[in-house]
Amino acid sequence: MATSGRRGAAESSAVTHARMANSIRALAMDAVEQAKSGHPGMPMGMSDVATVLFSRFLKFDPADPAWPDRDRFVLSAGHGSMLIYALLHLTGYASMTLDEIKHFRQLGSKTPGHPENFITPGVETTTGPLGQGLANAVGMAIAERHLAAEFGDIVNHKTYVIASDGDLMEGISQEAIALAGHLKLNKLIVLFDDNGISIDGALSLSDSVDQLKRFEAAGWSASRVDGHDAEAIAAALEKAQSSDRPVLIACKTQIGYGAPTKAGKASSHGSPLGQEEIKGAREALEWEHEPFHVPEDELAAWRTAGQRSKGAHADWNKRLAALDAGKRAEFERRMLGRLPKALNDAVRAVKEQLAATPKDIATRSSSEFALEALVPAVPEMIGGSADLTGSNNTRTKSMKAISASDFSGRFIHYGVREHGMAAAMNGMALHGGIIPYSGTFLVFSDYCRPSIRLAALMGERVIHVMTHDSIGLGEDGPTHQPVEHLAALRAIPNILVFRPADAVETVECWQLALEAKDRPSILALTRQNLPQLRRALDAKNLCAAGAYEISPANGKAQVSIFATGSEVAIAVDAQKLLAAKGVAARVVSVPCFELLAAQPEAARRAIIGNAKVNVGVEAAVRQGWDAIIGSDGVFVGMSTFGASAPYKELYKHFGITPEAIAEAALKRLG
Ligand SMILES: Cc1ncc(C[n+]2csc(CCOP(=O)(O)OP(=O)(O)O)c2C)c(N)n1
Ligand SMILES: [Mg+2]
Repeated sequence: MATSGRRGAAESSAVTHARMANSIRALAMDAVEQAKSGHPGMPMGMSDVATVLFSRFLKFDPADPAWPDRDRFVLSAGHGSMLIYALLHLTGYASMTLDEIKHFRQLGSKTPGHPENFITPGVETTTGPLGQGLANAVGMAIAERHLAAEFGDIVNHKTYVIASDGDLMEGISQEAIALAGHLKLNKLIVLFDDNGISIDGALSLSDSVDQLKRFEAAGWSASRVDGHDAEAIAAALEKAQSSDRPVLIACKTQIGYGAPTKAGKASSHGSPLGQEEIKGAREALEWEHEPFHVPEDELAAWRTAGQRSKGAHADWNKRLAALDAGKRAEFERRMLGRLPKALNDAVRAVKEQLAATPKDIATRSSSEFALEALVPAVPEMIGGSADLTGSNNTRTKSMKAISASDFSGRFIHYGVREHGMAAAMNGMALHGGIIPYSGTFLVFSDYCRPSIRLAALMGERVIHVMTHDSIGLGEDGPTHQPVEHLAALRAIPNILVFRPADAVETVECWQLALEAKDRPSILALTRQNLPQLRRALDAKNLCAAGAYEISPANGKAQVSIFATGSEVAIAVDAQKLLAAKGVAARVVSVPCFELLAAQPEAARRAIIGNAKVNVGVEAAVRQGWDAIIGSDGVFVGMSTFGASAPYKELYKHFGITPEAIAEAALKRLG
């Protein structure tokens, strides 16, 4: 039995726990039936667990879904979206009307097939791709600890997750669980829908992991309860409140609980139950109401549950008001995601230093140089690396690492966990108050891709520093040399892929990435040294247009050479070779395709120009380049995987040289 006063709503009204839980079940069955698609099984199975959580434990305020100190609730098993929609409606989120529930899965509704944080107030993160929500929650829990270390008791909340068998089978869950256990994220509580069923049937078809042992091995506290016994669930949650480590509560449930023939079976997972089955379920659950009708008493009990944290919210407001004015303003600035004024000064200072003392260094080192100024100026930046700190150059000299005993640091050693890292970064950005950036090799963007895609979909500001961005990394060979990755990343909507050509472009691209509030950015950076091409001091951010003429033609250009990153310097050398042959060429640096594409048509045309021959140069595949050079443009780049050798030899071997560019241009000029 729960011992504390956590039984407010359920006890203070005549409405039993079972009737509150059945309100969820009925809404889930009815909404899926009406939509003729959706997943009734999971919401019906987890109704008891969710009812206990929302009516006795979760700290939330339906009147203010963005309250910074609310507990975060992540429905990692996003297919069970009707569970959260029903909860939002029942607890009184104004935007989640009954009408929205009736329009489940319809265009323009607040009830899309899977929960979308950018559509539905009260939804913390977009879920559906299994495992992601759980890994986001790890980032949210890290964000909470870090901000609490800086701002004190105005940040003090839990992160709850509902995760399914599928969430725990996905590989990303292992990365997330290991990181959470290592950091002893004791305010992270996972409620596992332990129903032994997935789409293909019994879990025993494909899985025999002892999840309790698995979590315990990673440093979690783990227990199992009957997921239909409200008091057992409450007792486990009560115990979790004071845990010294993250908590897994495996809740033994029956999928589709209440359905007469489909309960406990995969057939209740992902399709409407059908009229007959719903009729039987209504009888079994003693819920003799019309579809979508929640009787007044039940609704009132739920609305009371929705008011439970009013007092906590009011107390929090007082604590915020009592904060030192400067600290309060800083907290509010960060939570709103507004950049500090110091950013522009820091960028300017870096540019002045580079103009005074040019640096012919790798762009990964230029990035470190920029970060030395940006990190102190933008305190919400939290850096990291997936075990490649010395290669990605993401840790500045003053940065302290975050650890289980001290979360005040600003650098995270994510370990060799690219996917978990990218998903945790999303969680930190979603939490608010943090701009996460981190590092790995560009080739391993594939290991982060599902989370990068979700960051783009959600419109989250996360910044991925991806170094060793081409065959220019040399001897490590084709497993480590990206060729298709730039194109693959550029294919994702709502993303910025930056490939700066030198130290000045690198700081400009950093500035643009930080300013891109509603989308993720990739900074593709070199291992090899590059000359600083931009020697003069430009107050303006030339990279902001996505492309600009970095080296004009002497006279009317017959050839336009477009290049990115390390290939811009090669293009400038080709320009000289062409000039020696009497051919005027201009070189356009293209640090960001997406920003170029977003230019007004006339500006874009002016940048592209009208030379007779367009040449594109990038040590990567051609895909995507036709938008700049045209389908009749000449492309100098890669069409195969790379090879293992010193990088200068590789550039010769693959024909990405000034000579090859000049020759190709001359040939096309005829
Ligand atoms: C990464 C990913 N792979 C596959 C799917 C498709 N899918 C949705 S739910 C599910 C598994 C269902 O089993 P479980 O997670 O146990 O949920 P339950 O049926 O118990 O609700 C799958 C494979 C998905 N959503 N995400
Ligand atoms: Mg399952």
